[in-house]
Amino acid sequence: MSTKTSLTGGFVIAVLAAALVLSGFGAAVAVGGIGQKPATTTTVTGTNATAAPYTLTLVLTTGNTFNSTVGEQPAYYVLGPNGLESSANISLPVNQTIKLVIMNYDDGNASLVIPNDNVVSGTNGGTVFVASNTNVNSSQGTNGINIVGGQSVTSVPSADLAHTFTVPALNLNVPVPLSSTVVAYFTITKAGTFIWFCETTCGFGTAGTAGAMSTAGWMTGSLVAS
Ligand SMILES: [Cu+2]
Repeated sequence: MSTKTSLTGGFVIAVLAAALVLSGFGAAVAVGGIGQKPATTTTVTGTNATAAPYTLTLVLTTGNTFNSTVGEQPAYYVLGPNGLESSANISLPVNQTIKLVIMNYDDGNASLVIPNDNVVSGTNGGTVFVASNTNVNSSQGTNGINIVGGQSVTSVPSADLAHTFTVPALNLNVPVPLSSTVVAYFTITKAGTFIWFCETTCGFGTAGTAGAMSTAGWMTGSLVAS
C-alpha cells in the first residue's frame, strides 16, 4: 500500500513531514539542504487514513426501457455532478476510505443468484447501514418530527432483498433491501479493473439473468481502482 504525493516547495514538505511524524506514519521524506533546490517527490507508505472518505453515490431505479422486447429493467446509475451518469465504468481511488451510498427506489423483491449473497462482506466492520421506509420511523412530536434512525446489519433477510452491489475480486458484497438507502464504508488496497455485479435475479428471462443483469451500465459494469 503506498500513496505518492508530488509537492513543490520546502515549506510544504516540511509541514507534511511534521504531520507525518505526528500521525505516526512510516515515511521516506527527501528534503534538500539549505540553499539546495528542494526535492519534489515525497513517498509515503501506509494507508491514507486521514483523508476524507471518497463518496460514491449510486442510484437504483426501475422503469428504464431496455428495448422493445425486454421492456423495463432496473438499473444502477452513478450520481455525478451533472445528475445521473452511466454505471458502466466506475472509477474509485485506492488506499482511501470509500463511502458508498446506494439510494434504491426499487420496491420489488428478487431472488438470490448465489446463496448467501444477502450477507455483507468486505466492508468496515462487516456491516452496512440501512435506512428505509420500514426502519426509519418518523412521527410528529410536540416540538417537531421525531426520527428513529436506521440500523447497521450484517445481512439482509432474503425476503427483503432487491439487489446487491458485489465485486467478487474484492470480496465486497453489499446487499440492498427494497426501498432503502444503504451506506457502507470500505477500502480498496489494490489497483486494477474489477467487475461489479448485482447478484439477484432482477433481470430478464425465466432465470432473471438476461437483459439488465448481463449488460454493462445496468446491473453490471467495470470498477477501475487507481
Ligand atoms: Cu439487481
